Amino acid sequence: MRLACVLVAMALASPLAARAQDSRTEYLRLFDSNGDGRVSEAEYLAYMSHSFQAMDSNGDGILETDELPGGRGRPITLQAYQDNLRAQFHKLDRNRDGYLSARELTAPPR
Ligand SMILES: [Ca+2]
Ligand SMILES: [Ca+2]
Repeated sequence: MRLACVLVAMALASPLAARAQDSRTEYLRLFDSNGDGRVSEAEYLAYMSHSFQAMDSNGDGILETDELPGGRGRPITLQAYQDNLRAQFHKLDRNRDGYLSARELTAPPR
């Protein structure tokens, strides 16, 4: 668990590190908690939810406007956030095998 926190901190510190092939694989490793080289929906949600929880400074499961990056935008619940993540996961899963490869994970959104 401690390792996960360190990795999250690293990911937050360098969100654009996912450019070259090597850093793609490294980026995937942040999500890949069972180490099978691909990211399941559960792994994607678990990892991305860390950043929600990191931003949710009062821990009530809702990001209020003042907890959002830049202090702007609408409040969002953890539930809504995870619903968005699920939708995003399926968008990223280009070959629809239910997992994200390093390439799928780091593809630009469209
Ligand atoms: Ca995995
Ligand atoms: Ca896939």
